[in-house]
Amino acid sequence: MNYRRDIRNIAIIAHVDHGKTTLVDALLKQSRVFRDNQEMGELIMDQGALEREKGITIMAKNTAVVYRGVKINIIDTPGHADFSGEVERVISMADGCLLLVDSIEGPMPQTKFVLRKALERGLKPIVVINKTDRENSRVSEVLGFTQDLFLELATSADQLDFPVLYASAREGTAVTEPGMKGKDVTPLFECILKEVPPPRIESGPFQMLVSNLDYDSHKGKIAIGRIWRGKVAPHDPVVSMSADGSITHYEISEVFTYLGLKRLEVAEAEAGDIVAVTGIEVVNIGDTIASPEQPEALPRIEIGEPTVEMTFGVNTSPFAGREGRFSTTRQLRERLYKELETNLSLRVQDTDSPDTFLVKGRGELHLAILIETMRREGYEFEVSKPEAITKVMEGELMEPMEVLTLDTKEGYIGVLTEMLSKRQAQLTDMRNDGHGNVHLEFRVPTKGLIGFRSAFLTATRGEGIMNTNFLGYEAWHGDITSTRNGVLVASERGIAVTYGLNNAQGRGFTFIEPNTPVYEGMIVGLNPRPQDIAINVCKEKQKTNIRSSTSDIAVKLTPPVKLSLEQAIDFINKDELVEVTPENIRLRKKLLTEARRLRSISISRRSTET
Ligand SMILES: Nc1nc2c(ncn2[C@@H]2O[C@H](COP(=O)(O)OP(=O)(O)OP(=O)(O)O)[C@@H](O)[C@H]2O)c(=O)[nH]1
Ligand SMILES: [Mg+2]
Repeated sequence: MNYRRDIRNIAIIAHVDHGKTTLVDALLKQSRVFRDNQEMGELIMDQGALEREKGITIMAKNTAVVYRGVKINIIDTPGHADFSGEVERVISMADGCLLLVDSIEGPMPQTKFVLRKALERGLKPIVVINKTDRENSRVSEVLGFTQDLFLELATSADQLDFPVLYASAREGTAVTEPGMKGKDVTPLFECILKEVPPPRIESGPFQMLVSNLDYDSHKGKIAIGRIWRGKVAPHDPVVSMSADGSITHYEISEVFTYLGLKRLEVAEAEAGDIVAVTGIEVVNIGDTIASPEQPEALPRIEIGEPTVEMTFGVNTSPFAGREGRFSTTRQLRERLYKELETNLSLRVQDTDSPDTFLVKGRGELHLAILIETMRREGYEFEVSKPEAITKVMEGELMEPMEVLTLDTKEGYIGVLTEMLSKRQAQLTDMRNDGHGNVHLEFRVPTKGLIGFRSAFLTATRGEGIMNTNFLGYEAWHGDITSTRNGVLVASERGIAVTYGLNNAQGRGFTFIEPNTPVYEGMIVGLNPRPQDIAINVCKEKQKTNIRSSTSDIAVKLTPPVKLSLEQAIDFINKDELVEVTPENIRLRKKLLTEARRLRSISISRRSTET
């Protein structure tokens, strides 16, 4: 067995926001892959438009730095549970991981999830307690919790013997003892070199596992992954081995390795390194590319199952075709199926209706990011309420369960436990810190979490953090009755006016401004009572010659409640849809006329009576 002593491959893993991407900034800056005067900015790896806007990493990405002559391939991963599939997809490329833990929050649900995955794969862990610059940091306590987590998850005794560093990713410092004053991240570089085993390589013909795909309009598909055996160079003949066992012959066009944010074209790359190759037209994540001399497939990447599903359909609103560039069934279908190439934990299925597709993901945010991405690309379509994916196992109906953790102020315990008991949640842990903060843990069916995020933020006035994590399947716990109130529904097509909206505000909250075009069946507000109310928001005040009072002249409307895409998806009920276009997000009833809605209610009543 041989080792590539000039390379280390590491993944950076943590709970959301614990500072992974910021730490990568520090590693990049201090390894001088950038010229000193080059403007670098922050969160350099978060290059996607949505990543920048939301301040979160959505896709795992590769970069590399050189330290003391050793190339360190770094994989930055997302910390949000909905993108867990990304972490599972890429950690197979690494031999070690930096597990970041926030020095105040301590290990969180996703810390546990990603650490478990990393230890199962046998990665050598280095613990980095991060954000030690923060005022209330409680380093020794957090270290204790982290040790407990390792005791729970380690698969072998040597995994318990992990090095610990104390860092401020933001200040670009790391030290080996708590309380020491740091000046740079050198101790972290040194630790990586010393602790992370160099890649073990087998001699023999070329073999690589494809862990990621990229696309270039000139070069075509780019397959990214780690070389496990042999070498690869431009013009080498190779075979690509797919999931169904089929083998296709290709010739490699170009070979790239990573340095900083760039890919460097190289004449040859060897086992142990992470490379990007072009020339393979048909290839999927999980496929093996190998020399035709010894075409052996590597084990495929296993990714957890999706837990939430919703339909994506062709836009059937009266405004269809006005605002999007792509709106046909064929365009929608092609786009969704194309997404499967890179979005590994996503599933797409045709349904009985040719215009509607069932899309399954790892959570509401996973699906919401896809919707937002498509809308920005110019697609218009409609989506249904997300629902938990149930399945039948040994004749029994099963549903996904999650751990929900809430960190908030004590004063909200009552209202939260009440809200959650309606959602079939069970309180499993409660810890007070003695300063009015409380940490709550629940077991809750996934279906009970749908729509909970916005309710939680409202109930805690934004003073709360919530996290969820998939637990497994359990026997169906029974239906949950909807907790949302009825809506105000436009009864006529037209343009909403102040007078009409003012009438609507007499009934509840509104979602739209004057001058918004509306159609019959569009949802324009929320009723404080359970029933839906049809209301004409386009209605003008009757013109009379005499003004009855001066107060009529200027009606002051309360500003509308504007729902974001995620809130809109969270908000709707089963008989409603969100219409998504590049310009607007509208809520609507599935059945647009009141007459049809009333008929369907009476039909469903009759069918439950019989
Ligand atoms: N005070 C302080 N803030 C930090 C430190 N490291 C990161 N942050 C801040 O924490 C926030 C999240 O940092 P990111 O680097 O985006 O976290 P992440 O782990 O990459 O987040 P995801 O990729 O979304 O999971 C940002 O506002 C950072 O500026 C640190 O050492 N000290
Ligand atoms: Mg990040």
